[in-house]
Amino acid sequence: MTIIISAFERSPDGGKGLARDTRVRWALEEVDQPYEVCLVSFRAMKEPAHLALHPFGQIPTYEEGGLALFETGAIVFHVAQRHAGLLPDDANARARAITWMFAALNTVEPAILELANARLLEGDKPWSKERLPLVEDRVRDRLKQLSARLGSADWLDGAFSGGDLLMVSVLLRLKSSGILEEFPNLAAYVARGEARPAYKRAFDAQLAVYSGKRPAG
Ligand SMILES: N[C@@H](CCC(=O)N[C@@H](CS)C(=O)NCC(=O)O)C(=O)O
Repeated sequence: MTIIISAFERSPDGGKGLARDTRVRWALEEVDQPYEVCLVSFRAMKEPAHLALHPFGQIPTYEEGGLALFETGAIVFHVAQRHAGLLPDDANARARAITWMFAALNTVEPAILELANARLLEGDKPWSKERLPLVEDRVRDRLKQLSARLGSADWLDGAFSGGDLLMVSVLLRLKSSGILEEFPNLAAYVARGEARPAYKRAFDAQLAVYSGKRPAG
């Protein structure tokens, strides 16, 4: 059955791979599943056809036969459950990998998104200069804890899993912040994720959309 995901017609990040379709593309590449992409404009995302797929009018969405999903965590989890490569077979190791998927999205990503918003959307506010260091320190607190847990390991719990895929995806947003480099093992962890052939294919595919090298699917 053909898998169809949605992505920005023109990503506001300029093709840096930070839009969340990249996570879904990466998951599909890791498990070697072909997919098609439906490109949507900001306007189309808020119209009934897209809202029927995504109640919040966002990307990405995921369609497969009669199934329509939204939320990258749910999509990556679905892909990981259906295909080998993102979750270990051992039941306990699998549960731990799923725990890391939730941790990436529920515990680490919110602080990082808050920082992105503080810089991009609130940078011109009179109180921004005072608030920014607090927001940055909240990110540092999380990274310190994550860094301590990762230690010198390559991945969070044994072999690469969907937990690493989401954690690396979440941390990628910090690349230009200077904060990631304060934690060399996390910077190396992110670089290991980016070096995976599946990530590279996903990144190149989203960039091709941005740079106009790929016709709309
Ligand atoms: N929690 C959602 C967030 C989805 C999300 O924020 N998507 C962004 C692109 S990365 C979007 O569509 N933004 C446009 C908008 O919200 O109007 C997920 O993980 O899928």
